Amino acid sequence: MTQPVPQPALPSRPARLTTLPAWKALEAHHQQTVSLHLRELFAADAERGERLSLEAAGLYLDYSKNLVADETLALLLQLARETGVEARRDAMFTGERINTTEDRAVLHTALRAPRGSEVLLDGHDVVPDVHQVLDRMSVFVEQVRARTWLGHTGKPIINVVNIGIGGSDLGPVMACRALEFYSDRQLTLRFVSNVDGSEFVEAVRDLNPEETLFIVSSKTFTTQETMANAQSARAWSLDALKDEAAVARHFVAVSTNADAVQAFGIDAASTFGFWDWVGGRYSLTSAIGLSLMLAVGPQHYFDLLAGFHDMDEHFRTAPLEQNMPVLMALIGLWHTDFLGAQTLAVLPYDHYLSQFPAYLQQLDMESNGKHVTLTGEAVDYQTGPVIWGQPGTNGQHAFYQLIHQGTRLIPCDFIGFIQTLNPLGGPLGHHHDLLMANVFAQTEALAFGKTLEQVLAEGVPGGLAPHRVFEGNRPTNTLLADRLTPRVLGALIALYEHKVFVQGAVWNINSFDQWGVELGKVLAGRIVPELSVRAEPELSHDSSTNALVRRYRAGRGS
Ligand code: G6Q
Repeated sequence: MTQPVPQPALPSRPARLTTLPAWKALEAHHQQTVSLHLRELFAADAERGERLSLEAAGLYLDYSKNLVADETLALLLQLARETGVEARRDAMFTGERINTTEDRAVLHTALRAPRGSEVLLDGHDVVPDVHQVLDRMSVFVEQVRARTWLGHTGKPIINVVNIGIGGSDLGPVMACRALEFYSDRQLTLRFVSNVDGSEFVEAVRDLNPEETLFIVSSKTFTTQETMANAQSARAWSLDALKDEAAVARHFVAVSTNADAVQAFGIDAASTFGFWDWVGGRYSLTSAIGLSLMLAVGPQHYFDLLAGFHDMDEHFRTAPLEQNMPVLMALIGLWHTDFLGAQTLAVLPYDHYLSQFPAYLQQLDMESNGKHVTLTGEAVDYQTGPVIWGQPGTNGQHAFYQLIHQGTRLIPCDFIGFIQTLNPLGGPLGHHHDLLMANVFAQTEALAFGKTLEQVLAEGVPGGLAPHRVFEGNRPTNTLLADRLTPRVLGALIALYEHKVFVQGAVWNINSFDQWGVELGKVLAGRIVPELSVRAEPELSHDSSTNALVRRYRAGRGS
């Protein structure tokens, strides 16, 4: 593992965030606007719904139903300027080592740079390297999809199991589900991430080892869960195929650690590499996307990359006032740091985006779940929110109650599409109209609510009336796109990547390390040998952990 070498790449902030003029002005502005209601904001400006909207990279963002006045937005943009967001953005795109605690550049945007463009890292153009791997992936993928990649016994591969966890799993899982409509339905694709053996057993239960290929996806190729699953996959394959040579036809690897891959028995020709400047949770567009490319084919995969690039270019070049990731980030920061919101609900109204909230949980919470600044001082403001959510309309019949009438402020992002991929009509109407009517109705109800007067005017008895009141004033963004295509998905993911980046830049934290994840990896490694019934009885943890380990050991021993 690389030892951290702190080397601040950018000049440190001249002042703490909370002492900056824009921050102070936002605090004062908050005091003045604390009782402002979205009803008033909309009543005062008939154009608000269209004025506070923006189009970029195939996405339409309506941010008018947020608790922001024009002055709020102006001050937030001033905050972005005072915190040097533009300089930090440019530093990322030009390969500066902005991940200071790991001394690494952060160049996932180079993964989707078009062939022929140039992205320099220490004077070396990385774009040809990126496209060389993409070309090798395409050749391999075409063989599998044409059924000419044969297993050890000569049968074509028709099952693919991706073994990986965290950043080496969540992106492909989410995107394979999101683009299922475009996928090869004859190819069975499974994902194994958890070290819980049940996941592996269930994933391969109905698969024939002769027709099954494993992709071992691990940047480091040392992650405990992935290595355990890869070893079990190897045993499962060889148990049936009875020949070590079978590994070459049934295993490929995606990793930056070529030596460890080779030690596992996968040769260089079946290894797809990437680079230390690609963070795990930003690695979907590296070779970590191999399972996705297998599912949807190279052309759809390249369309996805083009969508990422559309949003990268928008983020890199649009003025802050018209920059979608910047506006979403600043409004989110207003909710988190000034209005006291603790969470953000992400609510896609599309069955195919069912894994999108889970993917964003890692992207956002691992990136901005930080408590110290780049120079190591404790922050005196809130950083990344809790991200959660699930597809509509299911949530409406479950947790939306709390969003509408609970005591917490829960900003929401609604995501919907104008065209459905699966038109289905029926006596109650077109399914897609029913779905999208719910998006519009929910954001309207959350913003405007229903007053006591309105409830009483409806004839609701006085005693019941308070229960039927909706305060409204619940902030939402609505993202609309024409249709869920690979290109639109790419733009959508990149939108959130850059939103997270901007928030991290304002908060002056490192959005690109994950020492909390590293801690888990170390701690579990220490306890594993202690769980053996033959282990030394002496334990040196706290009394709770000692008792739990002893109880587990005793139970296993009996
Ligand atoms: C992501 C994190 C983490 C990582 C996994 C898997 O940003 O670093 O989720 O992706 O721990 O790591 P490997 O790819 O090295 O197995």
